Amino acid sequence: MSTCTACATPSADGGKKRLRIAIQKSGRLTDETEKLFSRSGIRLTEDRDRLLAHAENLPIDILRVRDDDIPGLVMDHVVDWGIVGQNVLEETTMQRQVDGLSTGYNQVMDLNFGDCRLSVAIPAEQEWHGLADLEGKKIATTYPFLLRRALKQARVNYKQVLLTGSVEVAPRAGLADAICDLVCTGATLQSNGLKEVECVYRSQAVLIARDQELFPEKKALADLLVQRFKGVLAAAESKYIMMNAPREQLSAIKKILPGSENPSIIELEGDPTRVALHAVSREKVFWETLEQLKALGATSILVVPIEKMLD
Ligand code: PRT
Ligand code: ZN
Repeated sequence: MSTCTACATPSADGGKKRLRIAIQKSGRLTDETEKLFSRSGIRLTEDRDRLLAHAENLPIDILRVRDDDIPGLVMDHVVDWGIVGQNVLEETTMQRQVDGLSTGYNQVMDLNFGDCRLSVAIPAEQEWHGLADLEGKKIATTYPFLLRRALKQARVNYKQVLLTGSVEVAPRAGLADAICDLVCTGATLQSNGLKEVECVYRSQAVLIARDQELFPEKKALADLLVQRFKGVLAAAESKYIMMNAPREQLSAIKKILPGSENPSIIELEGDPTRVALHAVSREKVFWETLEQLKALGATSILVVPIEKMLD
């Protein structure tokens, strides 16, 4: 019996069968990660405070940690998989290169949540002409490597102020002239009298794997989960559309339906001029599309979410 290096819990299979996944313990990625797991049929034990949780129905162990630790846990082969923001992944990779640590990993898939951008922001009242305006200025950030890469490309010399939190208050506190921080809605910048002027990096949550062949049983489980995750993501974007429509407008209607293949056409008893049409749309369905369908004579138009999808 071997012992888990991360939590000192003995692992009965010596790491051969149970897939170990590191996720953020508590933060902006946690809810969406757990939602992805539950939609993929992974039932986790409830207790969020435990470092190590076991899935109830599959040989999976979940390590709940700070997001900053996740890339290192994958790169050091402590876990098989990690779910983390690309911003943290890139920043950590550059830091580890400098520190002479291993940086290998495989990016398995984008997860379509945790979207944000790393942007430069300056006091709202100041003019902005481009990154050259930052020459010789003090910039506060939590992401020194991503900032340095962007400003090196722009050939701008600046003074870095490293802060691990509350970056947005730095200009008002006289600590910096500008900041480089994560932005989602922009509300935080606005409420601190700042304006976003240049995006230097775009990020979303990703699934990464350690760069080592998995034992066959674990690989089979990993492949199954990737298929399920893909099914969950595809279902999240897809909708099932139903309507009654004039038979003579079918070709016009098919052209409007976004990303749908071969709709089912069903006879309507007692009305040879109209049919029921059912289709899966793999794109967002906007109100404008429904209004166009209605203009073509469609009635009883229903758009319903799809929970699971397997192609
Ligand atoms: O404790 P731990 O170290 O695990 O968490 P953390 O505090 O370092 O990270 P957390 O939970 O804040 O964010 C985790 C990841 O979520 C980030 O690394 C990003 O990949 C992603 N993400 C998505 C965001 C945001 N959106 C986001 N808006 N991370 C942080 N923010 C912050 C930003 O720093 C700023 O303070 O939200 C504020 C801005 O938000 P808006 O909506 O006002 O623009
Ligand atoms: Zn963090």
